[in-house]
Amino acid sequence: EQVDQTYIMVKPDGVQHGLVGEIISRFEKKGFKLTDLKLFKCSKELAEAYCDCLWFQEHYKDLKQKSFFPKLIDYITSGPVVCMAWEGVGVVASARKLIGATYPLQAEPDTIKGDLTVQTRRNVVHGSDNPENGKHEIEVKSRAPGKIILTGEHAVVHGS
Ligand code: YYY
Ligand code: MG
Repeated sequence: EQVDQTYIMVKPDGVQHGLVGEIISRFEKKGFKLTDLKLFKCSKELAEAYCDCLWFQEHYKDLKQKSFFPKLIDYITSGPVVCMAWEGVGVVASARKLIGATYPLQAEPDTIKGDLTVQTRRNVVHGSDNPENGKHEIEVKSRAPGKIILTGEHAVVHGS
């Protein structure tokens, strides 16, 4: 059986609403292995400066054509996010099931989106949609620019 990796990210609203522990707990209880974790905040200035190499722009690469893309970038840079790599047999598909449907109003109860949000954009968590993207998103995240400085509630990224 193939061991896969998936990129899970608690988005700014998930962090702001204190849902990090709850979300991590669901993947832990299922039996997956947490292999990497980083609290990350990227300013828009830095986003523009680093443009295409930035982890979240690659992460949302196939969404660049969509009309809601600028709003998505505003939202994703609005506060710290928690970036994680999780490992296990079938972890990508299983994590998508634990997360629930993209549109929270369609997400089943007992899923993360079904239980914790009603908003499409501010939907608390991201999970890779296939094993190839899982590897890719973890790779992009691990070479994110800057060093992370924790200042109380906020993580601030400085320099390259
Ligand atoms: O992978 P998943 O999050 O389930 O959905 P995607 O189709 O990859 O969209 C990524 C992200 O875009 C979604 O989590 C919310 C946002 N979004 C939006 O703001 N408005 C839409 N109509 C559709 C998606
Ligand atoms: Mg997606």
